[in-house]
Amino acid sequence: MGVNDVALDADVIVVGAGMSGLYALKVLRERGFRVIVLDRAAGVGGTWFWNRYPGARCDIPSFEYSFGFDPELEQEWEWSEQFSPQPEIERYLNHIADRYDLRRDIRLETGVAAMTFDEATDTWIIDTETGEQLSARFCVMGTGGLSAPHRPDWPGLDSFAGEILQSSLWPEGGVELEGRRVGIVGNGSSGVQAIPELAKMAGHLTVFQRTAAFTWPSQNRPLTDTEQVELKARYRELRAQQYASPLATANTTGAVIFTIADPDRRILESTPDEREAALTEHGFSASRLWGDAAKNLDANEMAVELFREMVRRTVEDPEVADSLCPKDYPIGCKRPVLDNGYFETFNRENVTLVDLRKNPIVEVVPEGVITADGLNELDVLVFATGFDAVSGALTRIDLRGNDGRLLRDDWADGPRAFMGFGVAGYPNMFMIIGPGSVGVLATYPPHIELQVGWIADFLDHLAANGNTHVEVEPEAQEQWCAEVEAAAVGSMFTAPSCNSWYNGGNIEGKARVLPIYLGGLDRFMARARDLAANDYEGFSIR
Ligand code: NA7
Repeated sequence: MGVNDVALDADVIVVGAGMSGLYALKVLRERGFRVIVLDRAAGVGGTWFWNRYPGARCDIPSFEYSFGFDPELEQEWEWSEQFSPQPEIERYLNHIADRYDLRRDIRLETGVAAMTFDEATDTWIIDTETGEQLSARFCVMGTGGLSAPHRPDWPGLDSFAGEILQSSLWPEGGVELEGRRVGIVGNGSSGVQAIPELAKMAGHLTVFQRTAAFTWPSQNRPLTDTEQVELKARYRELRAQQYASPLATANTTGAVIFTIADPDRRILESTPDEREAALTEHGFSASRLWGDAAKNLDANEMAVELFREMVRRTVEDPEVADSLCPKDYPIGCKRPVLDNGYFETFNRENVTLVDLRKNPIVEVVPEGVITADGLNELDVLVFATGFDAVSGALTRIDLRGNDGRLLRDDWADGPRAFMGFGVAGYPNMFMIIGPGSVGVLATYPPHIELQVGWIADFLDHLAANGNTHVEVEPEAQEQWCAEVEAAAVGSMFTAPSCNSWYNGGNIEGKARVLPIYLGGLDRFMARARDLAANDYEGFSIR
């Protein structure tokens, strides 16, 4: 019967109705596959459905953080700001669901609890959280890199009498915060975006900080009509640039954000006057100008000192400023954060910083949070404490491959996969931007287009040949994991002082592995195309 076995519920079950799942559905349906998409959420959009906390916004320019598969869609859709706010991206993804008639194959409020591969029939059996069971020949995991929320297990948390919120599970209807005493934990992208907005809404805001953030002013602003016209006229050129670049970027804003401005400039050879001039001209961005800071820890520390100096010049209270200065990890180890008035927020009367390194958590009580120096009374406690990133959305499913093996166990020492597309021992399962791919380091929508296109071609190939079974060869996987490791040597992600969600260091007890290929998307996709041209080398097919 080949791929199209009508006794099964679908040819392909796609898990997740975010950007990956929506686009996979569109493409695979066009190729003639019967597809069902499952998602736990009550709406489509994935990340952009769940992360609706005040201030939530994308930190990639709108004209780059969007799909390029349909020039008509590109011309019709209006992006209003350089960096899109969450509601606009959620609207965009809903528009895509409607425009391409995707909803009829999407089952919402249907989380996946378990997936079991039946070796006798080459079939995946999916158990949903709603008690349904579905079968399909193939599964495509569009489960996202930052979708399994992480919340610290503080003693007494259940006793809190107020409201507990998570930035990544924010209620759809919003939350009334006016006049209330709000506490927030977490100073990554989510916390840094939320803090200035919560400070404006709350009666009082207490920020519980474990690690000071490197965050740069986003300089977000509305896009003018002229800019819209100009950028729309250049879309084909921009997309070509994105699809062929290491990070899937096209630098539409001209801002120095995630890369260093001048790779040849060396801070180790700079004079104090030059550094002062850089601070005067570039402010916080002075710390992103020098190429040697990306590779050398001494150079990096000098760039960090420029950053600290800007914090001290911005924050009025010297003790608060000192706590807000990053001290013990390099720039570039954690994902750079972009903000809208973050440091200035700590000059407000209604904002208090609790530095958890100096004043650690003791316990949560009904009235609030007790730290070493006493009770912080709260009505609302917000966790912006990040995610079990990259692998968490997969290991939280009871995902069983050959011989009943469990993915969670196989990945106990860190995720291992072949180019992010598949895992040895788990036949007929593809991942979109899985562990071992370029992952979160390339702009998602164009990156998703490339990956889904590759998977769709592979599925076409299998269908055309009547194959019912495809599996990663263990040797190919091991060799690829070694390449991923080699590509990371010397990067800031692997510096001993670096604890970040990139390398699992953000979660206690999680294996420290960097499951991200640092060689760039261009090289990665060239490699993927070579595999395909070589009869899908690295996969065994029957
Ligand atoms: P991040 O970047 O992982 O940030 C989480 C923050 O929460 C970070 O400041 C953590 O401090 C803090 N955290 C985590 N656990 C605790 C505990 N137990 N106590 C105190 N503080 C804690 O997640 P985000 O959601 O902000 O951003 C994720 C990505 O989304 C972002 O990088 C963009 O790509 C979009 P830590 O630094 O671990 O000490």
